[in-house]
Amino acid sequence: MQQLPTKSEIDYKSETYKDAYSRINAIVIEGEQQAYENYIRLAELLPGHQEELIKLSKMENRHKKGFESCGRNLEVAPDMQFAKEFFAQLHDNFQKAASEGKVVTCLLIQSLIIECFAIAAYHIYIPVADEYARKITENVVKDEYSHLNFGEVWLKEHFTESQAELEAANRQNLPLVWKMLNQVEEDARTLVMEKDALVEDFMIQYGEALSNIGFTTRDIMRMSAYGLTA
Ligand code: Y39
Ligand code: FE
Ligand code: FE
Ligand code: FE
Repeated sequence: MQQLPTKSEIDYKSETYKDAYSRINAIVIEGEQQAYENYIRLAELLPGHQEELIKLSKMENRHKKGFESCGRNLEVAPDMQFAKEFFAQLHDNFQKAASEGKVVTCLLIQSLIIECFAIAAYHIYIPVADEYARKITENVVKDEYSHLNFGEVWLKEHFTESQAELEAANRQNLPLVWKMLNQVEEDARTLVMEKDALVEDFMIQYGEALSNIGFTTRDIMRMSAYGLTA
């Protein structure tokens, strides 16, 4: 097993680091942009929660600006084309569900899967980030918990009638997360973020969320197994 560099050994200005950062930073910027749009869409689908959802969308827009400034600080140009392709399938699935009025699927994709992905990535990034990005990411991760909480509370309140749709949406979308992680495994490693740690943190957040919504341990085991080999 290869020894990872410790934080004091990371050269944030090296071409190798900056090249990997151009893709990871772009993914985060594009993710925040899509999260901004997704919460606006959810506000249309859930008019009773419009004010709160618009508030969440504005937070996502601030996150995007924060991460853009992290790229500028390291003099890295984010590869937005790569990031758009990275999110394409998850994005299409959200758009399609929204057009069919499937709010449960939309919430699973944005408020559970994408938020847990963000929380895991930011957790693993914070200890190895440059000082500028660390401060920004620490503030962002606090917000992401409130976004995850919105999805958990709504889905818990509507659990009985949502359960079947949640299982189908999980089956369709969880494998995409593993595919996405595999695509950036190398770049994440250059940033000293290990794939195993990302997977572990994601599964903890996601399993906890499913439990809070009302799924049994047995359900969670079954649902978590989808696409692990993707
Ligand atoms: O709700 C949010 O703010 C989520 C959109 C942001 C997604 C960030 C996705 C991070 C994936 C990074 C993968 C690094 C290995
Ligand atoms: Fe965000
Ligand atoms: Fe979020
Ligand atoms: Fe409601």
